[in-house]
Amino acid sequence: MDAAEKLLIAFFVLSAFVALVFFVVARSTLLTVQPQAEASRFGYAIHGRWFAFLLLGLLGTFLASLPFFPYMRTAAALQPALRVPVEAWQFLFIMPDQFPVNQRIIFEVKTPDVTHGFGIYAPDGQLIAQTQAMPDYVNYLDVTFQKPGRYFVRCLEFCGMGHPIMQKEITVGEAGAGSGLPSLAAIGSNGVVTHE
Ligand SMILES: [Cu+2]
Repeated sequence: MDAAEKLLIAFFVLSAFVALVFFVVARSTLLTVQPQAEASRFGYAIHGRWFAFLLLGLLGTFLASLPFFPYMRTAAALQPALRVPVEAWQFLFIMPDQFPVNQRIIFEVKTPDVTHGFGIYAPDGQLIAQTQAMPDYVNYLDVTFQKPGRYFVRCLEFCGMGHPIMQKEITVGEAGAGSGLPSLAAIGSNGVVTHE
């Protein structure tokens, strides 16, 4: 069964259900009319219980779903970060070209001339993160490279004649001695990797 057939069946089931609800409501109007006092007494009797039921139900659902909220993951992601300054110029990026894998990196993106884009493309060509480089402003981009390989940084904002060639190749690999990649131990207490 393809997606269109599944959709059609879902539509028919839902339509049948809606029609049934209409039918039940229409039938209920055929009952003998109750006096107002009796109807209100019955209504007030269920309305307190209905409130308690909803309150407990919502509270229970909230507590049960709490572990699935992303807050815990966000807290776990707040590991120490490398802070890496990036300067976007017409028409190049001044920044280191080697980065460690599985390491939280905060790019501090700025520009001395015009607005540029700062987009990071994974080896498979997917855009994984992006922000703008804006004059008189620093944009922070929090990135953790998940796999090693050749990445590209590209400008995503038309910034002049050289815009189409404005890109930089960066390498993501394992950090550590001899790899040429900065490691947390190697970058000092201020957490800043500066380019040469
Ligand atoms: Cu550009």
